[in-house]
Amino acid sequence: MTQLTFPPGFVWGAATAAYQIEGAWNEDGRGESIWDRFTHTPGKIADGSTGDVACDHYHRWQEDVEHMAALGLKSYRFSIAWPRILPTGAPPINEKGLDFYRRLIAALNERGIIPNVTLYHWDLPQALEDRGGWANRDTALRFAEYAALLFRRLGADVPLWVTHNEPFIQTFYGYGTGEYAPGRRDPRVMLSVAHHLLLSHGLAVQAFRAEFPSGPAGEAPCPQIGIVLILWPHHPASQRPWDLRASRFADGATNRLFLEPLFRGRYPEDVLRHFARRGIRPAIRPGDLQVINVPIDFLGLNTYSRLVTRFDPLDLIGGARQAASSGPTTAMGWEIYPPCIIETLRQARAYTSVPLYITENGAAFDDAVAPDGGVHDDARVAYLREHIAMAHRAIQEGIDLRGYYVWTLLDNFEWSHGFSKRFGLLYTDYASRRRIWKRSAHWYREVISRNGLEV
Ligand code: IFM
Repeated sequence: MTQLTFPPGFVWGAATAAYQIEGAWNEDGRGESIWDRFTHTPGKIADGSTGDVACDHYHRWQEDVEHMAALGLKSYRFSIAWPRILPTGAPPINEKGLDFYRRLIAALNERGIIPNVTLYHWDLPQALEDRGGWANRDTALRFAEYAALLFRRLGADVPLWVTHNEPFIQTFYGYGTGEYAPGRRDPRVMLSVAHHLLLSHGLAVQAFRAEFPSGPAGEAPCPQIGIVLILWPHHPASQRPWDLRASRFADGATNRLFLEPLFRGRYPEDVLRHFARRGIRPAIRPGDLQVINVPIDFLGLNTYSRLVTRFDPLDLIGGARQAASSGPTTAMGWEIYPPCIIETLRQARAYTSVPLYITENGAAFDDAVAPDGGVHDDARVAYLREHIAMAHRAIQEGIDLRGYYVWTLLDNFEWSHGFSKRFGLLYTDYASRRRIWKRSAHWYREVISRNGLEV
């Protein structure tokens, strides 16, 4: 057995998102979001469920904070529901919604748990979708207004702010394939959606700097702001030129489409060309790319697996198809591939020298409560151990990795899969909403308390 020790101050965390856990979808003045509309439409969610109650975190947040403290979390990453703050996407403010997050942030700070707050984890106010959603440039301006308001009202109590979670997923699944809310199947708007999400990020960072001008040179600014991308390492299914090309395109559409404008101030030419041939063009205005390319303080990376791509002449948009995995998979069907951590970090490092965080990593398995009352999720423990070991290797390689967040704190609403996929450290009994610590939660508590693990 070898002991892997992490640098002092390494941030051990767990992550969630508002719609996946909060419930209380129409309480205390919260407006309707695109996920409310989507889940209330029959046939959209595999098990027919909704996030109306979810984990009931809105009412049980104090209990959940106690679980975080018992785990020894150094940080908790969660998102704010835009329609709780601005029910129609624009002022007036719903003070009750703001109070909910103010209380949560205060409770975390009292326990020494760093709040890491995401402004947008896909729950757009439905009123804005009715005016075109992210395909409409105006939504980016509304987002900047919403962000500025939160920086003003909650900003100083939150050390880590994130503008967007995984703009790729919102773009492709929300507006391209329609598998996620708002459920639009309109590939023609996809690149404009991506562009408006990125533009809104840049505008929000500008608003943040106006609220919190940087400290003296050399001093880390506090609070800090960044963005979270999901990055997949891409591997071709073979060395044949068409598979290599398809894999390069898949990397372009998922990873480089976001990394390049954020850190190099331009879109990847090959991806733009590919889409332009199919009549798909982003609506870019002069000056937009400078706004998107604004400096940030850190980059968050979500990584779960890799994608192995094969050329597919029948796929008219991408010309690419994911090859079936040969190795073991999680309950999502995702290959268990621990090097995803280090490959993702290396790709990010090629673009930027800002500190990096793994803001999500974890696995769904078919967990069940055993007759002894425990949840013995040894497969998740093995998954986490192997992936965290890769994070350690990345640090040894010189990558400036500051923290690691497990997805997710507790089993929750897994989007189009409903409640059928369990990713949590805590098991959620959906009948009673009781939380039960899985074996992985006990194991993770040990990792945190030792600031490392044995492999
Ligand atoms: O549940 C999601 C989360 O909302 C965003 N990243 C991936 C997770 C697992 O699918």
